Amino acid sequence: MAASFTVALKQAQQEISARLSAIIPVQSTLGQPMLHAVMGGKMLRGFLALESARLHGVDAEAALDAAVAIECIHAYSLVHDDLPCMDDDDLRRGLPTVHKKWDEATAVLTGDALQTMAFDLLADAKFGPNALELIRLLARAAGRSGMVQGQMLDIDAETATTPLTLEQITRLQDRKTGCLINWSATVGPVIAGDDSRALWQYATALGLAFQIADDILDVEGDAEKVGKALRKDATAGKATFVSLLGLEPAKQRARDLVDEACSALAPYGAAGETLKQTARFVIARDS
Ligand code: GRG
Repeated sequence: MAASFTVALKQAQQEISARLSAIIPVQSTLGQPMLHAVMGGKMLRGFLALESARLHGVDAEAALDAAVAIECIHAYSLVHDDLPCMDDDDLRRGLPTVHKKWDEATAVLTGDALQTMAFDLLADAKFGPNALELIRLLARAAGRSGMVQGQMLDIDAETATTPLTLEQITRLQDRKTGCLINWSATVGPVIAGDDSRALWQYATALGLAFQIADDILDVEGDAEKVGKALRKDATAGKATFVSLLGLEPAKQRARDLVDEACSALAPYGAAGETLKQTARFVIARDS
């Protein structure tokens, strides 16, 4: 992994974590589970938001709060996804899930609080004239036409009589994980009022590569590093990119998507190098 990327990611994680610690009071009842939920991940979506903002000259404070907002939405989705009524997971990032460390009611409320805090952060004058558009796009990416829809499609697939086709699984994953990645990577042009097409194209390929890599990790990954029992999908006969394509073709598809993502960055020239390294990291990660 290129050293400059590793350094930049680490710095972004520190900045996002410091801002989260500053705005979530640890003494409050919900503060501790909220911080537990939002800290300790790779913060890839936040990093994408910061890079996208940098490429479009967005003010640093606005960039950081956009990064924090998307990490809050992501963390909320994981807390709810881990609940017994959904995936019923005991571990997340190698630590007890919120409903295990506290209880189910706390986990539901922690997710709710993280989600609403994200929108609160974005409803600020520092985002300028395009704040409303940024908020609308996040509501769509996270809600019934985005991530929540993807989660519903996933739940429906569990009771379907036939496994999903490649087209169906691609659509499901585009909603479930792709939409937040697209929002993150287009934050810069949306806030600046610039053309977001190149970054949208980058993020669409990246999101799919991310999910294929996730399916590969389920099969080949080290459960300790993945931070939870390897997901049931890999063993429960549920369709995944690996089960539909085969392991080697899935790896090739992920590599092709990374090339596609990198090509989309052509308009940014050398300034797009960190995002290219991010795309390579997404398929090389071990957790
Ligand atoms: C409950 C509304 C609702 C939505 C849940 C995103 C999601 C929808 C569920 C997550 C389930 C899951 C593990 C999907 C695989 C892809 C994914 C989002 C992995 C976790 O993202 P990373 O690898 O995690 O970026 P870290 O821990 O680094 O933040």
